[in-house]
Amino acid sequence: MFNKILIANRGEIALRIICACKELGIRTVAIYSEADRNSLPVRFADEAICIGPPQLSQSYLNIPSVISAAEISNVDAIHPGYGLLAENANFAEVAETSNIKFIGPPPEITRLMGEKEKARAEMKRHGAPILPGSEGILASEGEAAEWARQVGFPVIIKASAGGGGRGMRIVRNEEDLPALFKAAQSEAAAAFGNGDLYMEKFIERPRHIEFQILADQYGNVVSLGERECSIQRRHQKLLEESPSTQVTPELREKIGQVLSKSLSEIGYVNAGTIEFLMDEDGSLHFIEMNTRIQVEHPVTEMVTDVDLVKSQILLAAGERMESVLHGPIVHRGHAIECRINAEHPEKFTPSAGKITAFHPPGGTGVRIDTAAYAEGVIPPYYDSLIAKLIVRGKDRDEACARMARALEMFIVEGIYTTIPLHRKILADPDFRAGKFDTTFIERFLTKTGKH
Ligand code: MV4
Repeated sequence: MFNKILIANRGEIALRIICACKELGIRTVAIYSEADRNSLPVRFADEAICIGPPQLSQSYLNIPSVISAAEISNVDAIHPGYGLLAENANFAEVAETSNIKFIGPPPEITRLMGEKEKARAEMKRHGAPILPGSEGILASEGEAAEWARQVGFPVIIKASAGGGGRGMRIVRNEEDLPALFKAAQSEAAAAFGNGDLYMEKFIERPRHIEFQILADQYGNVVSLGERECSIQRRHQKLLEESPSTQVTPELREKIGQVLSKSLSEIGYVNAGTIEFLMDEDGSLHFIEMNTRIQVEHPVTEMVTDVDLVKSQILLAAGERMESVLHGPIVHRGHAIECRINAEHPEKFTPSAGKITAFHPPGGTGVRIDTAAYAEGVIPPYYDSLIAKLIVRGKDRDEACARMARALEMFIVEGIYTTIPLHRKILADPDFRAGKFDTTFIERFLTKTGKH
């Protein structure tokens, strides 16, 4: 087992990784920028190293600085958390060249899944259900038009180097295709330095449902079921839950088996998330894979009782699945997470500054993942997520009631947060009835006004 792990991240996820390490008896090294000197990860890690000024490019994204800190502190492994360098295959490669274990999949797998068209082809080859669409990178507008006629309009053009909603164009008829193709290509080239495009059938009002998997180094891959992530605004998730009301035990079992087999064949290792779109018929179609621990991992932890971050560390150290999991995966109850962002709840503009009062709710079935505290300062340089409020209940109704009361009792003063927005979502009859898809929030914001 590892003696010491460097945490290449900040905020709540850095603290979450420290919790896992403490429970495993592993020492921790926090790295921090000058803006995070007074942060809780710095306080609770065994060692802390300042790696630079506040700007991300000069601190948490600066690979030489992060690797130097790892070498100076003599760690055995690096946990990247999510965002930042978590899906940077070059970073993983540099770490392993320095004899430091990267807690995540091998760099070749990260690189493969980062090329969305290749990931799609590879998952198809191994039997995962994908949407009708193009094969290979679209060579020209003409080829795009041929595929679109075959697939049938509407189609969506996506950037292979994109993901998470950037560089996409919906094409509703053939006349619009040339202009939209050119726009997507130049946008992708400018944003990712790679203009490669592919095409899929466009699903009008999909649900976004993702599956959590864990994989050991010996070809064992288990599914921990799904998370329903349809409540998003501009590709930023606001609220997630597990299970999805739309996934039957049979569908969960079937997708779980397909993923175990395909990802084992691909040679996947560590934790991963496979994103699907659900169409109106309730069928799931693979769209992309994330090779990191995700922000919303706690909802899976709450319904399975598996500590995903501890599992990542044990799997990276070479443990076998049977010794990482305490038995078969059992799903119990229902969990919901609300992402509390330091943003104006109606304008969604970032809100940095000093938190003057902070009272998180507690009680049965309530979990808060946060690095925020009273009198603490939220710096303006980073992601606006300041807390995750997670609840579990015996069923969805109990989880919703518990979330509503927990939101009511969550006090944050001095900055704006999205808590008032979440209170309104929890009060919405359609949300309560489980009637929503990825277009819910836009219609909700129009309906509730002031947007
Ligand atoms: C789609 C789609 C409809 N059809 N692909 C957006 C984020 C990226 N991960 C994939 N996205 C979409 N891909 C096909 N073939 C609709 C979206 C989409 C979306 C997906 C999940 C959650 C929210 C979304 C909001 C708008 C569009």
